[in-house]
Amino acid sequence: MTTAATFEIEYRQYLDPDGHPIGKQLPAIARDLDHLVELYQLMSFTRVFDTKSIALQRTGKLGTYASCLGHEAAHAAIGSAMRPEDVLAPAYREYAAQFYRGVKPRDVLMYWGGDERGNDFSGPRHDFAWSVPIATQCLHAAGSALAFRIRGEQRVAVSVCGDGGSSKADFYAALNCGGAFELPLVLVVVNNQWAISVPRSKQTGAKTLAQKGIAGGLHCLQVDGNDLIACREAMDQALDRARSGGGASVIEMVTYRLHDHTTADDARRYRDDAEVKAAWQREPIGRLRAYLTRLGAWSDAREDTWKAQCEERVNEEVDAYLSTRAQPVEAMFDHLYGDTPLEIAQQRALAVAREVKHG
Ligand SMILES: Cc1ncc(C[n+]2csc(CCOP(=O)(O)OP(=O)(O)O)c2C)c(N)n1
Repeated sequence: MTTAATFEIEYRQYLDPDGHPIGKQLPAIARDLDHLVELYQLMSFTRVFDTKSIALQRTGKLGTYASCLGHEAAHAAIGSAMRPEDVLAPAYREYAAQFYRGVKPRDVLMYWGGDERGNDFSGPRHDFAWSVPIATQCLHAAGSALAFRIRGEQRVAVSVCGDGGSSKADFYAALNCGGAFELPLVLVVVNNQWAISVPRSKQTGAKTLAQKGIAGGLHCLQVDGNDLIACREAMDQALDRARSGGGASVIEMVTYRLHDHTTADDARRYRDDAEVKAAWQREPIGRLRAYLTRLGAWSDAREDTWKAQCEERVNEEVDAYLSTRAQPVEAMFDHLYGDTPLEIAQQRALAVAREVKHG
């Protein structure tokens, strides 16, 4: 028998669950303690924001909310590795990546509060808005990457989808374009083990999600998604490769969704408590904190001060969100069409008349 081709998927991890380095060779980012502290602060800020957002939804001040609890390392690595001119096409819970790029927490709150102006980021204006349709953002990223290639721009497009998203046709189509045209594209699959109530084990027969990229000729890697250092090194390498004409990559970041899918979900109905408990032992924030504390770059005193600052900043953002006046009812009709069709114009008039009458 001759073999047409053989493949391997590398798995990368630098910190164990207690924050101890694994092996002797750590990447340069592991020694950049100032930057790691900055990313630790981003991750813990995001967790404070997440906790507050869930509380806002529970008290009727947000329509619904998709928690990012447990995903903070993956998201912080994605956002911090990118350059401002790159393009991010997120799914709907990559807040840490977006905060690093300049999206404001109040924008996130507005979006989940039903105000579309939350999508109109004042920060990275060329980034895509949240994508609730699963994996469609992978195509947006592939299209952007093709545009960069055609224009000869040194920019990279990054899309983020979940393990469930990686089963969708749009993911495979983006991947195929990325390989065929050698695009400056990075497809990140944040594998949090669950697509709402469908576990990873029922989602695909593939051993890894990273290997899906092999069929398209992409560079493929699986990393511990709770290890900020591994995630960040993987992103740095994929972005460098893409920027220098080396083609597209798939990075699978293996993590765990510690909260419900959204606030409209109750994960206790389909998921074992023991599984969640075990996942808490591997969560990313405590792991990085232990690493930094052991090296003298972080301390309990700094933690207390930082937590208080996070609470204060998040409260300011919440106040800004709550004091934003709702848009007039006609706003939901006004940005859909260049020329509004007659029946939509009639609905608009009806809505305005109702608002005038009933407030
Ligand atoms: C095209 C499409 N099909 C179905 C849905 C319904 N839906 C919302 S979230 C979700 C699961 C997504 O799981 P995954 O991709 O693993 O991402 P996660 O939410 O776990 O981060 C599904 C099927 C949708 N939003 N869009």
